[in-house]
Amino acid sequence: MKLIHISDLHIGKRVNEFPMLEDQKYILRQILAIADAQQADGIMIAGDIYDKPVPSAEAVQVFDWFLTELADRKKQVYAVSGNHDSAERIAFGAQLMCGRGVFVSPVYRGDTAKFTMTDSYGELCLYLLPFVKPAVVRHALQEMSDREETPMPESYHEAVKLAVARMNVDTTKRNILIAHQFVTGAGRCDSEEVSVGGLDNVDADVFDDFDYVALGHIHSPQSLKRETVRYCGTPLKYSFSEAAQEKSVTVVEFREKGNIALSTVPLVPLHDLRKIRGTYLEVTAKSFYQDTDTQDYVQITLTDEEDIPDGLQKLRVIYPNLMRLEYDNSRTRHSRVVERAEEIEQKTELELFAEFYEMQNNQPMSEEQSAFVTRLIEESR
Ligand SMILES: [Mn+2]
Repeated sequence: MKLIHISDLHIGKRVNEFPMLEDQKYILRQILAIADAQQADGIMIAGDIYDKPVPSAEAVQVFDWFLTELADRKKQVYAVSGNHDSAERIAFGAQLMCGRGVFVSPVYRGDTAKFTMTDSYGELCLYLLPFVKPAVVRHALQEMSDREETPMPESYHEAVKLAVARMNVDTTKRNILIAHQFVTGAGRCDSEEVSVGGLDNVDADVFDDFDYVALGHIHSPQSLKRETVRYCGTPLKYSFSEAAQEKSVTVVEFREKGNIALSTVPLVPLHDLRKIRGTYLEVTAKSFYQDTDTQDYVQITLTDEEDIPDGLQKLRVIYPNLMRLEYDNSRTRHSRVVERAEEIEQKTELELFAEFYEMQNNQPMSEEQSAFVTRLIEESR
């Protein structure tokens, strides 16, 4: 059995206010082509299907199209909701869609949905665990009759451990878990949602009973503890911290129990997302950009000491998809020393303005300017 593992589609996401929908359609079409070329039996989607709990109409249309294309190709779909999704909305129509080979995680109520595929090696069991928080698992267990026996989870680790224990996994069979959680030790990037306090981690040993764990949540592809506990990563770069990454899908071929072959197929985006650095004269020189795709989503860091007036507009003539313009010069390096809020509160308005002036102009205010600002502040009281 051959399954393609994808996650964190974030359909409908905007990156630096640029809508990604066209890029997302393009990459989903590429994933369909990969599924065809690989002759995959199905696809696993490990959460964050949408970017928001209430996705836009356009985002829903794109996912509807993607599911229909997969169903028409007779590719089975196994999908769970992520922390960006509404578990209830993702579960909509789940029972109906089973008939077309589209299996979606129901809302977690103490039991994890299990589906079975069969090939010449026997049964392959797929467990679809939607993103769960400790409170979700506690609530589900309280609703169940056997609650007196069950310890209540306080942490994400305990919550997932309990959810797994309740699956009663038959380890003589081949087992796959699809989940959307943060596994301890995973390397993060800027486009993920970090939970406040950072106590959302689950240790990889809770997954020991599974032959393969198809994870979502972390946006860069990586395996943890063993090769088969894996984040496949996002299909597109969703932040500049991912500029140097190569995005891919993970192809998992399940043979007899204990024999799994993993490979990746790189994804080529409609527009790359990359970083450019240099002086204004350098980055606007034809020789600098003529062999590059100027339609890419770019972040430009200018190293000029003086800010370029209307820099963003001017640079967009060459780089229409310029997402972010930054400066790296003595002024910005100085201002990177961020002061603590209390220290700022203790300063007078005049002191704060004087610092701001110096930061902008690389020189202090003259006595005349200082007197003028003092007068302005007093008049404004
Ligand atoms: Mn995500």
